Amino acid sequence: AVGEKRVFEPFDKEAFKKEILNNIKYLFRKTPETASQQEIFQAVAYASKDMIIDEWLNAHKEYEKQDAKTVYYLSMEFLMGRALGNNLINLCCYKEVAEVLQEMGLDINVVEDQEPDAALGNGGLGRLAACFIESLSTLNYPAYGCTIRYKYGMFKQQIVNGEQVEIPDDWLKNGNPFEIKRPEYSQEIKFGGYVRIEYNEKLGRNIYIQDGYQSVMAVPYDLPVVGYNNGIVNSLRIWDAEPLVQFNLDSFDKGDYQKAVEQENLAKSIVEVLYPNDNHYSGKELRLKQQYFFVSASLQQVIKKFKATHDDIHQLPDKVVFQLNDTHPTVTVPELMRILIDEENLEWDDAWDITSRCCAYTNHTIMAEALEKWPVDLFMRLLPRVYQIVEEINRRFLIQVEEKYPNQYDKIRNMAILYEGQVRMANMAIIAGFSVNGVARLHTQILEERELHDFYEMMPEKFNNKTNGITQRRFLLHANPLLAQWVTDKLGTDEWITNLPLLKGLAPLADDSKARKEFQEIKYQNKLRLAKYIKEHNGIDINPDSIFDVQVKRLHEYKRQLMNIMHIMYLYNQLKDNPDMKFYPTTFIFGAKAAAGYKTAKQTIKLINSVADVINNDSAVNDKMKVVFIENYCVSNAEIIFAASNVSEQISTASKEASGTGNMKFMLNGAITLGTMDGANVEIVEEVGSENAFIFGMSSDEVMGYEANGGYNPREIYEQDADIHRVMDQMVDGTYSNGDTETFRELFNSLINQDVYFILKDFRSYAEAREKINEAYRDSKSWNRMAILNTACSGKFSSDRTIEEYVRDIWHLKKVFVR
Ligand code: 26V
Repeated sequence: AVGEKRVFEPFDKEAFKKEILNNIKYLFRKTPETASQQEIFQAVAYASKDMIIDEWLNAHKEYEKQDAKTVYYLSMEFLMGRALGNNLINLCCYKEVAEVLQEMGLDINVVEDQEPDAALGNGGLGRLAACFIESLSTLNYPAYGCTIRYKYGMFKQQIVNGEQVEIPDDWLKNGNPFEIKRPEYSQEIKFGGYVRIEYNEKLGRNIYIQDGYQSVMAVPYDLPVVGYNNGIVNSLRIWDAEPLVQFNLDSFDKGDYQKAVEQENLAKSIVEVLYPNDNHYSGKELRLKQQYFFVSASLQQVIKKFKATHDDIHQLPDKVVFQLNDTHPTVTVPELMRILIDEENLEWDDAWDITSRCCAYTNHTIMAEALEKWPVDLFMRLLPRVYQIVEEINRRFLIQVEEKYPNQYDKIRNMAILYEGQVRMANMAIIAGFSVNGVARLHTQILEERELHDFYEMMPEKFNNKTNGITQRRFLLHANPLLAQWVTDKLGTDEWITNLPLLKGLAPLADDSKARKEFQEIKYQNKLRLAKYIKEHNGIDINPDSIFDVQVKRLHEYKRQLMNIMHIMYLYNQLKDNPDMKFYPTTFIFGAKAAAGYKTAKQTIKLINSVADVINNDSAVNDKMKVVFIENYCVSNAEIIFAASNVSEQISTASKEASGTGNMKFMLNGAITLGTMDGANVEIVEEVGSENAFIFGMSSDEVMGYEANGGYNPREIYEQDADIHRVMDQMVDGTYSNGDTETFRELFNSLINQDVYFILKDFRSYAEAREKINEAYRDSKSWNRMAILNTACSGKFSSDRTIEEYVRDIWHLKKVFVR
């Protein structure tokens, strides 16, 4: 068993049990019989934290001793999910703790279910950060994740009358057993005011002083990020905001009631809530405040830490690298310049050299509406000194452009940081940093050839690809214990836990009938587990023998949940018309949150639920199809969903999905991809073979070809294709809206007038692929063969591989070993 492999101290069950009992007693003055499940969870969590602390201290002692270079992964989002189960897994004592709890009459699954998800993120970008930070620990690399300690994380979703309702996520209401407050590292953050210029004799130049500002104190909390069985624990540093006056009780400020209230409000507002937008920029001042808040706090602390043991700031790039997770933390660039120039008294060229060599940028989307462009007046007002530096960066860059491309105004139009009254954050990140990467091969290629072509032409050496990955510790070992055990048994080793390409060794089993039966039985057990979850949470009975066809991800038009549900409407028509039609029973499962202000997305959720309502209550088709919308899709229920899926819907309009990472989690768990040639799907097909996936739809080149010509005419398809016509009409004839013709009118209009995401255009090809899938599932031998091959070929998609590439090409870290 895994736990016996602990490389350090063997796990002491009796001691652990005693610790849990002590915690129940001293934290809550209770006994196991009288304690609530939540209290039990806390008691177990604190007991596990005690195991972590020594390794946490040790690892950092070793980092200091070796003066190891550290990556700071700066991200507005870390979608961590639950910590307890994963920590126990990585401490290699999950099974032992389960046994201890069982001896106490407790069920580890129930205990784990008491923990709220740490939902400090929206979707793909935030979950990627969480996988990366876990892989960094597992691979022995010194790293910090830096982000905000939002009081409210991603909202919880309820479906009421088919519509999404957002419930605040008060994730800290019972406290957080794993976090440790570090007030000694508090940093002051200044907003607003004006810049005073003074001549400084000693430096022989002007100096710049921000005056008349408001400030807050940034106070860090650390969460442990436990590596797998290696004694390494890194930190996720989450910054909280507190009013400054609390820290200066003896200063003259203490009587300034007005100021105290202002600071209190500023502090509260900054960390109040995660913006629930995914892929949509809105230009809110508070968002820029959040960005500067956590960036400035992180940088100030890094510089202080560096200076405590080094006297030459020029050496900073040898010890520190900042990875910017999308443009959200790009204010890192001018803030680092400000610290180096105003506080460390460096000259511009020196400061620029250091800044450039410390910063690297990852692009996660080409969707135009996600590009961050701050109005100059807002930026200038909030960050007056930082803005001056942005202007100077821009001025110097434009001189270079002018030199290289004289009189080519389009180059300036595309590449300037300041343009038409806006600060373009992506341009700043690209210009300043030494690395720009996309997140899948196709995505990087589109960046180089199209979106960022001028930059690529001017500085090709900065561009590189880092295809995303996921951590198998969470998405196989923890989420799918049955399959994990099977894999270990078949490979005769559990080394796949830290070396995922070893799964390749399973490939021969695809042709072994006994292995296929076992694989199928495991999938079946996982389908029962999901069916139970759906029964408990949605009150719907589903048939575990049906195909589980699943699309779970944020709701966005380009991801085309609408195409999926329209195809289900089409199938329903077919089944009603031909009750004897050949059709393998299928359960269509959705999970998706919509940004609170995204109307089309919310209408799509309503349509899915309305169609589900009609179909699930039609006894004529119920033994053939059901539609389930799983409320509140999040990391913890995702773990159950991936394990239980047969079909992985990855149906974005080609060129729009930068990578996708859900696609990898499905593949790892033996689901077959039904997808377009988009994002990482391309590489998934490359690994598993096109005969083991179902690919349909236009290529990215075709899509971009149409786009260059102003789109296509969807009305033609509507007029010519009777099936599509019928489905479209059913959206506005009341079939799914109790006779109301307006509920889905906007969806109808957007399709017939422009269909920006080519839903009608790809519909037939999607329908064919789905028909093939339905047919293929009948042949359980070939289906399970494909399923095993998907798991076997998923080795590339470990975030361990991705992190090793970042280390090799960008970060240049050294592994640190303890003991
Ligand atoms: C963008 C914005 C824009 C400004 C307002 C708030 C906000 C919040 C989040 C985002 C992130 C959008 C980008 C994103 O999540 N991209 C996804 O990144 C995944 C990891 O690389 C990738 O797998 C997905 O394909 C990509 O959509």
